[in-house]
Amino acid sequence: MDRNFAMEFVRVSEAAALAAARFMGRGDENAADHAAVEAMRRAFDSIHFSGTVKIGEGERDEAPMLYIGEKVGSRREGAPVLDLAIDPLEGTTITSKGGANALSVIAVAEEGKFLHAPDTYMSKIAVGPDARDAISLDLGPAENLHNIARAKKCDVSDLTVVILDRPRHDDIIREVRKAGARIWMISDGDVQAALATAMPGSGVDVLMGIGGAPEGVIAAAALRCMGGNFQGRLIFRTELEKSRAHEMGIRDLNKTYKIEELAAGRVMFCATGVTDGSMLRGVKFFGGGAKTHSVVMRSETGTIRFIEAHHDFRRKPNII
Ligand code: FBP
Repeated sequence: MDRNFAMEFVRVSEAAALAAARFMGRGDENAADHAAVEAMRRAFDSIHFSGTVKIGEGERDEAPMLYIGEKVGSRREGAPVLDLAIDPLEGTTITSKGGANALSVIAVAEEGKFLHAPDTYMSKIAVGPDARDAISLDLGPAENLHNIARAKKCDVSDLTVVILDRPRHDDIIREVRKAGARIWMISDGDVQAALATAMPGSGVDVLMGIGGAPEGVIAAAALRCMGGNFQGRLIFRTELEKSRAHEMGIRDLNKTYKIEELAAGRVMFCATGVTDGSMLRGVKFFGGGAKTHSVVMRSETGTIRFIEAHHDFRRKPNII
């Protein structure tokens, strides 16, 4: 994958974040999401590539734009063929309330390298490079925490675990507390939490619990670039979800997916903050422009590049 693509795709996540950020705190999740989707859809077509959305806004009959299977990009002859896992606005509720950790995210891989994940839940565990060999979804929280603490040469009581604040996590929370680790409960946005596990100084060591499966694939792509680790197991709530997964080619419904099975080959990841978060700052508007904060990385080199961009709307009217 050409490294120049990295800058091209950051422009796309910036456009989506700028559009969504206008709706921060305005109590309208759908409007924020719609703005991000439209801006991202438009920006993709200015890039010389043949893209297919593999993880997107939903099935074709449910999502008008950026649905699974949609073709994007200039699609001119000879254009590189790439698959996309996107979330134009990860954290719709967060954005509508002006909370922390909302992002616009794009992961890119060569054709056929993302797990074709259905829109179900996923049980997840994510860590940074120093604990990459210490996790297993087949073990309980306490055992994982002891192994992670050993790998990080610290005590379990030094670890901070991020968990989505949901009643379904009562058991995990109880076990993590019993093991002695600290917990940071978040209202939404487990992609940024997964990234934070691999960012030195973020204060986050582990992500545990159940969140969206599409977000799991996106987080796995990011952690491939950052040298961290991620494991996921699909969680089905209904028979319909199971049969949909079957139609999408998933045979073993209880499989634990390793990071390379979620996002294989050479991958690229970029994200732009919509609201302030543990890794990225949110969009700041000023008269005639705005400032964005993004991260871009590729699995080939592992370089994590932060980009602060100052946008002059008078000279770039199309960006908004
Ligand atoms: P949205 O951007 O679609 O609102 O998703 C936010 C999110 O918190 C994800 O980060 C997370 O994986 C998922 O929702 C959890 O789902 P639920 O809110 O149903 O528990």
